[in-house]
Amino acid sequence: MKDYQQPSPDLASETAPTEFSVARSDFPEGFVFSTATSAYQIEGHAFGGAGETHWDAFARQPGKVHLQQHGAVACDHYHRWEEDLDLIRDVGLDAYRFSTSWARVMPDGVTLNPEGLDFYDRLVDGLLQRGIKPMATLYHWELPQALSEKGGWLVRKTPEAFARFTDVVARRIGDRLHNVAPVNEPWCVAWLSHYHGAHAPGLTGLENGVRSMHNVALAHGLSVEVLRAHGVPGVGAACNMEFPLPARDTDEDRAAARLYDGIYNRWFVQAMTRGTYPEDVLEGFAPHMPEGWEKDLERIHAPLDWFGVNYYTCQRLQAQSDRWPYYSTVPGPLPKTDMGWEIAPEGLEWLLLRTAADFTGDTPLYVTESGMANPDVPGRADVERIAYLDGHFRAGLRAIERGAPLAGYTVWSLMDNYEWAFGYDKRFGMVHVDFDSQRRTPKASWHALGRMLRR
Ligand code: IFM
Repeated sequence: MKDYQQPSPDLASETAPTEFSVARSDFPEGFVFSTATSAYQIEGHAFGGAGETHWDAFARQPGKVHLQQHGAVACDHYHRWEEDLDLIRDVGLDAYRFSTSWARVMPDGVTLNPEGLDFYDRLVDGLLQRGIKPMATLYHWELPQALSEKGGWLVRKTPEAFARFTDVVARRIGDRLHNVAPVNEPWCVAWLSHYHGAHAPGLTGLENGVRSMHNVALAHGLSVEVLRAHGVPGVGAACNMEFPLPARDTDEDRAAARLYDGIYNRWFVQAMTRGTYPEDVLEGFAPHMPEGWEKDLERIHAPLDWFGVNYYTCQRLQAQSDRWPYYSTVPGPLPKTDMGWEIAPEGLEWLLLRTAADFTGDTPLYVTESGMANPDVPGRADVERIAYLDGHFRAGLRAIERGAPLAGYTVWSLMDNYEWAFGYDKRFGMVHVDFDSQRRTPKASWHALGRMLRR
């Protein structure tokens, strides 16, 4: 990792306030504050003619998802979206980052469900009527099960089908979007789901991991072409990144952290911005790359109007030599969220600076996700979340002071929702959801955010 010395994360000085220490006025003029959700996590896929997704199939397999929970009802946002948008307007946020479900718009991945498209049309108009900028993500993980059964992200037909889905969505709502990203967190779509097997479809192994890492990158490229052809404004990307730290002060662990950084952080951004894949990662990936992959890089590499970083935590890497990739992750000493993720805001500052310096240059950066899971109950202030966000807002401000072109910050998430393999057990929301009554109760962090935005 060049030029930036890794600061050692130290939260000893962090306190647990009930107010943010920063104010909107500390950020540059026009800075966009937003919150995010995704379709399958909140809408309720039993409604409106949505098709089965690979998450429905994955959740049915015993042992894959907490209590085999799924997104059939989720937060019932399909019926309660107006109430949810009112919350966003009333707290004073500038924008809302939502996603369009492929399985809602095209239940089998191919055939149009007009009712599904109508839903997003209403949602976008509803945002604009409330003065909220619509920030769309086209794919946030609800692959139609019919496409999964035909090979999903392991086959080239899926990125091609994704381009057709992009076309349908762009024609209908593309004229009213503030900005758009094709794929949320490509690393999760590919590596987490096809190498680690932790997310749908639950595949494992290097060959599956590598093929999906290329096909998901290609999906981004093909989708960007379609968005550009329709003149959709603000075309970008939202990649998840982790702060890679050597577990011990050794050359071997530094190499382990570097390789982890390559697979997790650099693979997609380098392909998108330079049209190459990182050499250190290709060393291990090359034998498994799909035929003709080199030619696809021209299409994956296309100018972007903005680049988004989703950031939650650091990761500590230790060298292990029995198989490639030569690393394993080890637990660290910092305070952790309910996900067991270490809280390391310095990593956000480092990643924003490194992304700009090495890949994106002057292109505006957004934090497209940032937040924490906490076992919140109504009536108890979620001071941990206020402290977490405050530390990360301050990390964003430091990155701006050091030259990063950070233009906006999105908090994950608007409300408690379906946390994938963790079901409804992990609460990321600034608004509490009672999943029996569907009652929404804003938490202390939500109120504090509103006060911060007014200062
Ligand atoms: O809930 C997820 C989201 O879907 C993608 N980014 C990370 C969040 C927290 O795990």
